[in-house]
Amino acid sequence: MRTQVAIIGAGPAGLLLGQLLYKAGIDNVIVERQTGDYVLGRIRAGVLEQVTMDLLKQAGVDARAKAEGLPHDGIELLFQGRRHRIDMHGLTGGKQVTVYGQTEVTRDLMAARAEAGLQTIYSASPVSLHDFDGERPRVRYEKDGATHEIECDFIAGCDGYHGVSRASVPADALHTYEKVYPFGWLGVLADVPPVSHELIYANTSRGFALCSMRSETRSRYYVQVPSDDKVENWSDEAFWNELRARLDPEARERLVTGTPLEKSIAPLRSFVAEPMRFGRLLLAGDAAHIVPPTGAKGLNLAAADVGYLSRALEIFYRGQSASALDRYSDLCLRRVWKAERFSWWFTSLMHRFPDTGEFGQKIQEAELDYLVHSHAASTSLAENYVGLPLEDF
Ligand code: FAS
Ligand code: PHB
Repeated sequence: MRTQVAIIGAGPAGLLLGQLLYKAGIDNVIVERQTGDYVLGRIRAGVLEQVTMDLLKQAGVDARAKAEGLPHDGIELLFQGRRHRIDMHGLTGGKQVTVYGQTEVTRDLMAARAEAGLQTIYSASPVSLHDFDGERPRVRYEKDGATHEIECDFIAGCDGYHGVSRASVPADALHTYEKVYPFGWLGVLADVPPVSHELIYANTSRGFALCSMRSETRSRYYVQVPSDDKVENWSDEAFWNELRARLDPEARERLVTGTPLEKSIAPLRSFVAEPMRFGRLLLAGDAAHIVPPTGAKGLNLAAADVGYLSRALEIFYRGQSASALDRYSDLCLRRVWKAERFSWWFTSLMHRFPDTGEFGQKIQEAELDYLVHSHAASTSLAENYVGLPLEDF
């Protein structure tokens, strides 16, 4: 088989890239290790930046996100038992975020890809990458007991943190940066109405909690747990009691509990691999970087990466130049590191660490008190949360 761009991974990065390339007339094939249902079954992100919404529109798949997504103008910070609203819309000259689950983004992208008759090879494993340091890279995969090979011009490594793409790069060609946090997020998805119409980020002496949602009838809640905790240790009742203990009286009163549709623990880490390009292999999304979900940046960074990558490939194939491809990694990493900083800062501010102690808790509360009463500090939070703009090549 031959294609122009072989994409590894059918998560949001791979699927969005495939759709953007299709719209630009660039042939592509996606090779995915899991089944489509397995990919859809992963419950992850929930907040889309305007940059991501604009890319979904460019890909022709923003209709449902616009119709069913919830535009949000602010978030609330809960500390010392009181909630304080950050007016993101007012502080950023009218910007907002859209609450729309990653599962739905993936579903919309899968449907558009199928409608366009584009090839996605699911249940392909193992997948291997070859000759991407030359002009004729190849992807090889096993499926139904047979070995298949794809000849291509470029390989897009969109296969996430545990994927094969970054692992295929010679170790001495890669520099990685990592910070592992001593806690995780125990998350619950349930068909119960949200406690508030906006997200509530809570800093409490018991630990962090987040009240989010997927719609007006489906809520997404998280509580910070130790990194070695196990989801089996948490009955539904234990989760709801712990969440309740981390809320303010009004939210506690409004909390509606129910049987979770999903319950899982996500580890938290910050990770960046540099550079994001190796000859004809280009990394995008979680394959190249991971952020703690506190700042709701993971999915949005993946979208921005493939926005840059599809533009660079379009410039290349129009015979204009390879300069945009040469700039791809630097352009992505400038935005990635700003999101890494914001996500690390917000995580450090909102969570209890083993060494936080009483003094550390008072310092966090003082920073939060300054944050919610300082126009400059609130503006900084707001402009990072709604998402920084993309740069031109
Ligand atoms: P993904 O990991 O989503 O997709 C990679 C795809 O590649 C997968 O389908 C995988 O099966 C496939 N793959 C892997 N290895 C392969 C191989 N060898 N061959 C072929 N295919 C292969 N972000 C937020 O903004 N907010 C959140 O609340 C949030 N929660 C998260 C919870 C968890 C448990 C995790 C892991 C991440 C969370 N994230 C969150 C981040 C998440 O949303 C990612 O940023 C987003 O999925 C990135 O998309 P991709 O880069 O496409 O990677
Ligand atoms: C979610 O709804 O899953 C979500 C929202 C905001 C975050 C992280 C996760 O910062």
